[in-house]
Amino acid sequence: MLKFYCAPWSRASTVFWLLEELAQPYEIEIVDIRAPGGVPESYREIQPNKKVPAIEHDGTIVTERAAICIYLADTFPEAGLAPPIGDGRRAAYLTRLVYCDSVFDPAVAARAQGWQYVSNNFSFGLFDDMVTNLEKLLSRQPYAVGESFTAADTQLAGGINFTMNILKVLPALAVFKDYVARATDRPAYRRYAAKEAELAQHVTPPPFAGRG
Ligand SMILES: N[C@@H](CCC(=O)N[C@@H](CS)C(=O)NCC(=O)O)C(=O)O
Repeated sequence: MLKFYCAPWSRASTVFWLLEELAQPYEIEIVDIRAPGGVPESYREIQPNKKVPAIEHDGTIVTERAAICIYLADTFPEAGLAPPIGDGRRAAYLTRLVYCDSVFDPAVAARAQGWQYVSNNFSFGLFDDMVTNLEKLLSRQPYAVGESFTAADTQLAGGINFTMNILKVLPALAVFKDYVARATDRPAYRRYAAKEAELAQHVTPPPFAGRG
């Protein structure tokens, strides 16, 4: 049994997309993270910081997006979304998938909050370095790990899409627009987006609802 704890239009969205790519049956448990009363304390049993996403797979709970994606893509290898151990692309795959949470997300958040800092103050470094790194990467190859779509792309393209088109913090570079268009032109992405839009009608909307 695979259960997905999520909130529509949140950091759970990229995992939602990945679940559709995997084509495995899963149950959805909505956590209304924006409800006036907040997330119930009982949810700490699943996610200690009361955040989404989380998954429960045959009684095992996994939290943190990077860990969830690595776990899911390895657990269901038939989807072909994770270069296996021993594959020459594995190192790049792990590096880029983890980069989304360890560098990309906090660097964008710091920029959105207007923080002033030097690179060494924070493990994620400077926003401009992150943008240059991704611009270079996606200028030389169509996907995060080369020629084929992997679970690193649900994280990277999902993150770029949201922060460029909704938050409007990431610069709308042609290379980013092309990458998002390429990565989201997939039946699994369309299934995920339709399911998420439906679920969004049943929860407290995010502050950015309607933007874009
Ligand atoms: N480090 C977590 C962060 C997830 C996260 O920030 N989730 C936000 C939604 S965008 C959340 O659940 N916020 C609810 C809260 O903090 O109460 C991960 O990557 O899985």
